[in-house]
Amino acid sequence: MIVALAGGIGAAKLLLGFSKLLPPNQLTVIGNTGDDIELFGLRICPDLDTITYTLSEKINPETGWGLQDDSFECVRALQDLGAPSWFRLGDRDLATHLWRTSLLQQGHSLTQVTARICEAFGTPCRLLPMTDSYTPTYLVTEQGELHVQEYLVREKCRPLVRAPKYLNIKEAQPAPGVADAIAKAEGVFLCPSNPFISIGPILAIPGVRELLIQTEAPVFAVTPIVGRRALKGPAAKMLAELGYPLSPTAVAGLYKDFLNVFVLDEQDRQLRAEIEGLGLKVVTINTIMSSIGDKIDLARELLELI
Ligand code: FO1
Repeated sequence: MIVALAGGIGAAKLLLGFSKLLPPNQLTVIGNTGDDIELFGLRICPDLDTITYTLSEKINPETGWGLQDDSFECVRALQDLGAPSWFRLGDRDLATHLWRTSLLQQGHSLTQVTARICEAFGTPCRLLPMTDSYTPTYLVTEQGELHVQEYLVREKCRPLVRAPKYLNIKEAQPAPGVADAIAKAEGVFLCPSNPFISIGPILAIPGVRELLIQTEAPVFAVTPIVGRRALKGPAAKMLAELGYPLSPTAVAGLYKDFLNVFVLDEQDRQLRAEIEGLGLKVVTINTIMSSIGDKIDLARELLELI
């Protein structure tokens, strides 16, 4: 059983690679739900949906989020109504949020709802939300507190970030199955995701870091920073604004209390000794995934490390 902690578009690429090499019952993904937002009374789970849509090969390949070939009539009608339309919900994507919200209101847990949506899409993995409670991430910025989607989408990552805030995270518990999966895993992989808004919320759930320290499985993290930049999204900008050096070493430092192996991109091989100095093993692999072949090759090389 392989367990992957994941959030965002970069993670979904690696997960697609894993899903081509592992049977669905051997891949458990713990998905970030800190990105979740409630809009128009609907619960929207961007990272869970990106993972679900990517692994069932229904993702919009241009954007990395939403459904391929989707239409946007509803968001256009919202615009005509003068309603907020900065968060572009596709019409078929909307069905996912309508159904999820309806099932949640009927008393089903997010874990149960996620399993039903994955079953409907034929998603070839077990996808667990990190927690069943609603713990949206906010960012304290120079423009006040912004929901992570307001920051990412409406403000296009421009505001200067002073701190992430994981709302209600102290009262959250790992979702059913999360503790067991980590304890019984043969290998645990932190996907190349933003350490503050994609992996951070998962690690902030009380007990999760301890689970990663306790497990017999080797714990790997794939760098989200290559050279001095993030391949996707604001991870590099956030590292700098939160006072960290713009380097993979800074990310390794965030995980070192539970991490065994840090996976560095080949172009950063000169940082190997520095990261080993943190007490971590280091491997250097080509971590940049452009084609499906790259995703499978990276997944294969990572599985061979176990
Ligand atoms: N990202 C955007 O940049 N613009 C959007 O309008 C947008 C809409 C959207 C709708 C549903 C969904 O599941 C994701 C969506 N995203 C959009 C992506 C999302 O903001 C980020 O990909 C994740 O939250 C990053 O982890």
